[in-house]
Amino acid sequence: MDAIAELRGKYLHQIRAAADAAALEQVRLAALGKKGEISQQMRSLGRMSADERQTAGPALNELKSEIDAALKARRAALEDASLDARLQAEWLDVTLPGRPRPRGTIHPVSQVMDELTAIFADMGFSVAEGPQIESDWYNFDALNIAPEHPSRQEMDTFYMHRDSGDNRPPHVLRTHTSPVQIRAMQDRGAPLRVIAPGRVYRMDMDQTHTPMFHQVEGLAIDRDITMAQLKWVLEEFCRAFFELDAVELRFRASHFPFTEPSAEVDIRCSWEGGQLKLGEGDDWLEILGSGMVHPHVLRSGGIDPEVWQGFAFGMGIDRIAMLKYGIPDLRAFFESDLRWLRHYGFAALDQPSLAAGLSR
Ligand code: 2NL
Repeated sequence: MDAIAELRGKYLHQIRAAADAAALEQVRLAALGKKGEISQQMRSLGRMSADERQTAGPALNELKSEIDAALKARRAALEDASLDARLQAEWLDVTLPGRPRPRGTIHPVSQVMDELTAIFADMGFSVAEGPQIESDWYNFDALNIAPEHPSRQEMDTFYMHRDSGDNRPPHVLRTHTSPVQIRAMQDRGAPLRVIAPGRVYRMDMDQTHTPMFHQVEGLAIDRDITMAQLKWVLEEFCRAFFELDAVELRFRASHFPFTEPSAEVDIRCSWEGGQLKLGEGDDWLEILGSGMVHPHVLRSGGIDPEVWQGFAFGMGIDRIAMLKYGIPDLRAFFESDLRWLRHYGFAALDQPSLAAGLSR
């Protein structure tokens, strides 16, 4: 009996002292494993007298159950403790603000393209795109621009290099997005309502010109299109784009090879203390060119001018971006200066939509 009490004391102490699951397993093996001390004791019962077995048997069985229970309890306690430790160590504060990530901005040119696309889409115009390298037919001839017209001279237009013996027609970097609209006429036919925003190229570089800049042209073709509709569309566009209650446009007779009649369009404005205000005042600011599509140009697009008429217009995107957002220097647009981009750029989630107040 003393021996059993000693075993109990020894193993209960070791169980309590086991610091982790591995140590506890060592204690279990030493006590209850195949070669464990208590297992050996139980095997020795067979060699005892019946009397001895009478008392030692139940005592050993009880000891085995007690050690078993103590092992289980200790195992559960160790598991609880390690879970507590993990919960402490891996505690997560879901109320902390997120870590800031570096974010780019939308370039004012992209922003303005998105804005004017939304406004013209609301008036039924879809966006057309086309190549930036065009044959001189699409860029000039199709637009009724004569071979001797000054804009065709190598002075003003970027011509693609050609090896001697290359018999393909001359190609240029498009000088306007009109060729996109010629292609739209050919591909889609009449009636047609498209805008063509995009990059254009001219050999020009000074305070107010860059060799690459952005233009949007618009074209509407139907059976009974007149300049009255041109005027309404442009007024509606200016009112929505510049976020004005009222605009006043002035149509000045002008000349373009691709429209007849042609008009340059000014918007009423004031200059007070060097501050430009659109929609009021006694001054006028030129913002775009427009007119009724020349019959030759309709024919280039495969459209019969005896049946269909159209209006067209073109304006500089960089320029209206500067006007709307008060950006003073055109050349900074294309310098990719990060400080400039952060200052004049727009948040990526700040998408233009008509619902957000672009128009009423
Ligand atoms: C300006 C003038 C203009 C057009 C562009 C056009 C296109 C086709 C047919 C007829 Cl396919 N016209 N485009 C018409 C008038 C003026 O742009 O000052 N742009 C900045």
